[in-house]
Amino acid sequence: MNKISALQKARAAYQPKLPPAFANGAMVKVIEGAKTSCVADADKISQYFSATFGSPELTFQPGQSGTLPALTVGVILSGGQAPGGHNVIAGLYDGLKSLNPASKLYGFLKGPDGLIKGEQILLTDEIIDAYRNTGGFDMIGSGRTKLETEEHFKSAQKHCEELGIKSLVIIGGDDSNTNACLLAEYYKKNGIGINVIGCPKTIDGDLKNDCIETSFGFDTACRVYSELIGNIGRDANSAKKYWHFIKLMGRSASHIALECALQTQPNIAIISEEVAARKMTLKDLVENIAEVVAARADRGMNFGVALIPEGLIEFIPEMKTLIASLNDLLAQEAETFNSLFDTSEKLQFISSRLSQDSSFVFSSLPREIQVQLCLDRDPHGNVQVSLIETEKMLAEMVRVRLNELKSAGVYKGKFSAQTHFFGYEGRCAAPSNYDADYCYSLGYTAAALLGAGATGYMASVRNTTKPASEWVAGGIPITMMMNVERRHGQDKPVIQKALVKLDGAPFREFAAHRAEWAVETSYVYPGPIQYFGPSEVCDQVTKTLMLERE
Ligand code: FBP
Repeated sequence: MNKISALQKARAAYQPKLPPAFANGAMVKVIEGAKTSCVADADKISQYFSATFGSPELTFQPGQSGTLPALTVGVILSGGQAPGGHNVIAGLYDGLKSLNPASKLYGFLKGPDGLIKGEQILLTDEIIDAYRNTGGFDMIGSGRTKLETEEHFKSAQKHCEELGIKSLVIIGGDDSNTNACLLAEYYKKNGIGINVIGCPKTIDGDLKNDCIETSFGFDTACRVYSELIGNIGRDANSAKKYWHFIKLMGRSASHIALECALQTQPNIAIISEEVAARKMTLKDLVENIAEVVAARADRGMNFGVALIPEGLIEFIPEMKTLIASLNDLLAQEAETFNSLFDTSEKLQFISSRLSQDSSFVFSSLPREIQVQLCLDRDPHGNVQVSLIETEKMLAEMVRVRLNELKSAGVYKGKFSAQTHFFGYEGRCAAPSNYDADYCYSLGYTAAALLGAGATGYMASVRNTTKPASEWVAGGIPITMMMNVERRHGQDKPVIQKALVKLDGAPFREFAAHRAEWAVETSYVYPGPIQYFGPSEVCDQVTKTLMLERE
């Protein structure tokens, strides 16, 4: 056993709170709601999921105490790390044992790969106890393999049958839960007795809807980033000499940037969804930032904090077009491109092959970014957008623009930028009380769903802005969250990704204050996550959730 910190030791003893439905363990009374449909494209979704479509929503109330026949269950973690994953597994384990102490839980190793290849461990009291309330996914590991082909489903079936597994729990984001639903459908349609339940995970916060209040990990990750942003804000306000450009994780949606802005009140926070809706160009963005820098300089403040969402670049219409052209161009002309030795020649070659508009955008980018756009490709030949250093790109372009304004005599300040990227710092933090409780409850809910014989459901725990004694547990048919989208040239049933809604309460709150936050120094310093102490300090929910549920 590794040496553990004093906090880890104290946290190990923390008993997460559960909704009242689990007064008698995972033995619950199941209340069935009405038949359900889906968010869009019901005709097609009902065909893709003829066996599972239309299932009712399930809500739990405390059941009679007693036992069920022992269950043998497999669990996988899928995708990027998110604080609280271990608590989902601990809640599932405890929930299953409450149904029957002889129940068994296998953890498939390294994500979907473990299920496909048949690599797993039997989880024991000792293993579970060592990971209660800890961050990370290291108990069983995770992976990004997509469980989506019939071949995968069959090999998963083979390994489950070898181990006597009759139920699977897939802990993942929108894609992983889409695939959990496809797996549930395949097994049900073909009379294979394996039930599948999903759990909503991702720090990005983009797996949520009317029935799933939030994905786990978002709360803790945003608190970690907000602590760091607050510290930087205080440093900026102390030294008064730097502008800090901070990129925040969130592959696509800007929920993390928005939540951190609400928690820390920076001078600038870009929300990608707004950039797309307003069809803003890169020049517009740079101009907006430069205006704020100049306005603060006029007031004698040559410092500031700007938040930039990781996915921004793909939401700027002209950058999206440029990236698509680069992907095509580099696939078609790979041989010529690779035969060029010199980077300048490569950039020249690219520029000469792009359309006039794209070539103009490309030439406006700092050279470092041009190189990143051409060289950092994923195994499918696409630009790895998350590796593009947008924080450096914007800082550099703003510097150039401010020099122009200075030459024109419009700007008289000093501009010196520091850049940061916060992402991995928050993904494996010890879960906040909210995430510790929410995740444990999700795991327990998954156990209750399996006990009730459900398949194709996502575990749902609601009313979480209230104390846990008022939380409502149950199951939501995953098909309910689906629509049809075009992916890699094909129509596919997928869970609709939740982007930031510009008419939603969190964005409106931000928009109502940002002009003031831009020119004043109104920073808030949230400080580190507190696990022990007064409830108003330890048990807060995110501003996003609070505003959405008000
Ligand atoms: P999930 O959606 O799988 O939870 O992952 C989210 C995320 O943390 C994004 O915010 C980020 O862009 C990405 O993972 C990074 O992926 P990787 O861990 O492969 O570098």
